[in-house]
Amino acid sequence: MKRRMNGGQALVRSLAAQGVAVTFGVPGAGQYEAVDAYFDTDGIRYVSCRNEQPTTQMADGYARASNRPASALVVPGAGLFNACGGISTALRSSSPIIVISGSPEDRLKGASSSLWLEPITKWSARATSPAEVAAKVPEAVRAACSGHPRPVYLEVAAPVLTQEEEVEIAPPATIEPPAGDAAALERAAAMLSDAERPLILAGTGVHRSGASAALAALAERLPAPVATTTAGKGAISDRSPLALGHALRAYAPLVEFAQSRDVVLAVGTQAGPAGLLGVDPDRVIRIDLDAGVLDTGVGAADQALAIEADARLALETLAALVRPGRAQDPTAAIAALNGVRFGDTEQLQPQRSYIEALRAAIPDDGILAYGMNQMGYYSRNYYRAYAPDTYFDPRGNLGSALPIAMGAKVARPDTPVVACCGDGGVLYHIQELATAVLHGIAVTVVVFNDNAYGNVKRSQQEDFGGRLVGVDLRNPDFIRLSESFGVRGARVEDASALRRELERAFAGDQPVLIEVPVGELKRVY
Ligand SMILES: Cc1ncc(C[n+]2csc(CCOP(=O)(O)OP(=O)(O)O)c2C)c(N)n1
Ligand SMILES: [Mg+2]
Repeated sequence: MKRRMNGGQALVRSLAAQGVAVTFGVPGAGQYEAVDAYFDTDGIRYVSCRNEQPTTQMADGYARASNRPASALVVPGAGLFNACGGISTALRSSSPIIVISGSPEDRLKGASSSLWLEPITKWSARATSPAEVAAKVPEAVRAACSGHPRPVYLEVAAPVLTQEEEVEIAPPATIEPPAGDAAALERAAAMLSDAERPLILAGTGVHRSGASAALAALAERLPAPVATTTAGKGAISDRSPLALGHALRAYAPLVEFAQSRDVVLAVGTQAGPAGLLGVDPDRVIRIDLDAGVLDTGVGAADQALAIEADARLALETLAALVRPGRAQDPTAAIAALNGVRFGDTEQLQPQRSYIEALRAAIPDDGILAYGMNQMGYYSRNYYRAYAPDTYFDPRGNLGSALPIAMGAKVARPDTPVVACCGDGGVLYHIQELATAVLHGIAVTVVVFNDNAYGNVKRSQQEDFGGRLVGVDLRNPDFIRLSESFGVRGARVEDASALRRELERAFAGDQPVLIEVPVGELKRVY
């Protein structure tokens, strides 16, 4: 049924109708009517941020925690440029976020921001009437969520928001992910059934497609060990006797193990086993939704196969098709490898104790968003993830842990969510503590404070003969700073105190900042 409305209403009502439940934004030019529409549109929430980069980072965190799309609404020009850091992170984390901006009136006939956003968005369009807004939103959501999930951009020209016309709000787009070519899946099942030493490498795609149960079923049936990429952590529970942990090139015993396998199935990973672990491409089967990454690292031999398919559907099919019995029981080898991995790091203190305190305090379904800091780097290999969608990677973007964690907390308000920050990274977006207080986002922020861009500093010490440039930091008093935002601050000096403060934070429903002073930290590897 058509109803008369302005372009702003068409936008926000369409987003809500497509199941986009939140917009992170900074209001302003070219979006007044759109922001006004949140006042009385059901099913969608508007969270105002204090800078545009966090709008896209929070949308990214929301998407990762919920596997649902989220949106960011920002002013064109500087606002959209500010948002780009978060868009590029979402691109790398395969997060379906919809970035929306206006364009100044005189741009209607000129260049669109789509042009310069092209390298970091999968799809973009410009809407030039309210009806077109309503038509483009479902397209945007479909583009973001189908195939390889990724950021998209929709530009709505300012005059369109005020313009009124009869508009039809479309029902939710249905997305049918590809199940994969049946013959190819049969061949893959036969190859896996015949393998004596199969290995599975799981990536982000397993999270995005909700494929964890199917992954566990296939792994148990064969049986096969499962390693994950960094962002894939949690695809299989690290409690499983089949979990090999993080696939890490620097960890020689694991690389050797991977290279000795006769068939390696890689699912939902852009890097793939050839790139990540140096596995012979002729022994690789890849399953991916993205034709662009699918063929890379897959050899020409009979034993190599690339299948374009949704991870969950393909893994369900494979789990049903494989004939178990041929593969050797890998559990002893896995236990030995994990023993070496964890044994090796006994001397790596205090990282080990602090990460174990985090693990002990955070419940199995709780979320850890780590940042580009030394404790975060340590967590990649030694934080055990017990459930899908519980371990978030910053994808190289310093400062993203706090806003990503906040977006995740908006998606899952009843789940503890921790941002693992350094003193360098946390000050990128510390102002978002104001957002957390205003919008009741009870995130827990842990700041490991070494008064330095510590990992860069260590590199200068070890690789540049101690010629320190630009790495020592002068910090605010983190406790007084957080208290000035209305956020409880606590300083802890050891791992057991950290655990207690985390548990106290999770028991409350307020944002909390915990500062952990640390000295210089050793290199992880
Ligand atoms: C946007 C961005 N800028 C710069 C960097 C480079 N960088 C990576 S880690 C780091 C230092 C981080 O310092 P801190 O957050 O205090 O963590 P620490 O290394 O001290 O543990 C820097 C500058 C980056 N990864 N991303
Ligand atoms: Mg630091």
